[in-house]
Amino acid sequence: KKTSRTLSTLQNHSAPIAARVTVSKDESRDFMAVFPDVVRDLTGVTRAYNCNDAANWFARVLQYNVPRGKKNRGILCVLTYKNLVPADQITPESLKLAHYLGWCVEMLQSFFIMSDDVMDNSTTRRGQLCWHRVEGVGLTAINDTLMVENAMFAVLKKHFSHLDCYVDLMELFHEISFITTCGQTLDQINSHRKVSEFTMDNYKSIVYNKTAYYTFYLPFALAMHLAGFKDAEAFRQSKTILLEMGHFFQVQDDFLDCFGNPDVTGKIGTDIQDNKCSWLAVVAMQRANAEQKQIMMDCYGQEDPIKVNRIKDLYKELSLPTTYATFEEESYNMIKTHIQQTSRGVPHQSFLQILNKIYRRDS
Ligand code: DMA
Ligand code: MG
Ligand code: MG
Ligand code: MG
Repeated sequence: KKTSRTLSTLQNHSAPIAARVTVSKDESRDFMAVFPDVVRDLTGVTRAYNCNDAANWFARVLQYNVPRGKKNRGILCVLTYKNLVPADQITPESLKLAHYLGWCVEMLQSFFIMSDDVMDNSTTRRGQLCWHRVEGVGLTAINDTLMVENAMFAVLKKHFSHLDCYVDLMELFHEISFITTCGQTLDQINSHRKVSEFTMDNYKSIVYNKTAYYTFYLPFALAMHLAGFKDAEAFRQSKTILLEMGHFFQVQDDFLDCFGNPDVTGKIGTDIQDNKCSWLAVVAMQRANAEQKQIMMDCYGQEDPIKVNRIKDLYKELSLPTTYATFEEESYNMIKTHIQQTSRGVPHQSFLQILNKIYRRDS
């Protein structure tokens, strides 16, 4: 049985943590090495239901949709676990569990992006066609998202049901999934509003819910549960910082949707066509004069490539790339200060590691 860790034990470990932090190709390779086990477990479950043909289909769904991204969220879960538990208490078995948990996070990410790509009418993801656009898939993608979601709980049950933290892990997956769906709903609702009605407050509630919870809080909190943390205050303090990072991360995503290189991001942007309440659209409306607002109203939210380019040009006329660079720099400094000021007892080093990983990202 794991001992319950507290804020003070965490603090005592804050110095050696810095030395133990490693982010490397090895991490990614070690993480990938567990994926075939996940697929084997899951096709095994499907076969146990006497659904052999479904097992073959599902293996294809998993291979296409789960392991081909950057895997930052899954690896974050593993790294956080390694940061939270003293090195001499990590066993090959406990590390394997952290990897399985990381794959559960990647599965959650997969079923959300599969449905997100349908709703956003996207074409590419991770450098390949979106799953629903693959020949012979189409609307079957809806059932596939449900398969991946429920398979995630099967992985959790198989490997974690004997642990004290099982219910906490399961509840966290349920809760964060629900929050994310609420965020996706806010995203959809706002995309049906007039661009003149976009507000920064609405933007923030969209991105906290659709992105921040599952991208940063979920992997971190899962690792805390696995590491035996029970102190609600440690979760609360971590959440505040991780949600700020999630907000920062989605502003970057919105910028890259318009100004990123699809060869690097792996996806072609759709926010302008989809009338999304994106960071760029909100700031553009704040900055625009009457004439520029009219251009936004006339051209935003339409498929016509000429109108899309008119919006991109307007963003440049309004110097949004410079505003973005300043925002990125200032947010980075603000979050860093926040980590140093308010995270007495929560692991500075883990947060700084995440922050440095996303700062100035181009994919
Ligand atoms: C992402 O919003 C949110 C979820 C839950 C996938 P988005 O549509 O901006 O993401 P992406 O740019 O990856 O399509
Ligand atoms: Mg979306
Ligand atoms: Mg999308
Ligand atoms: Mg996006």
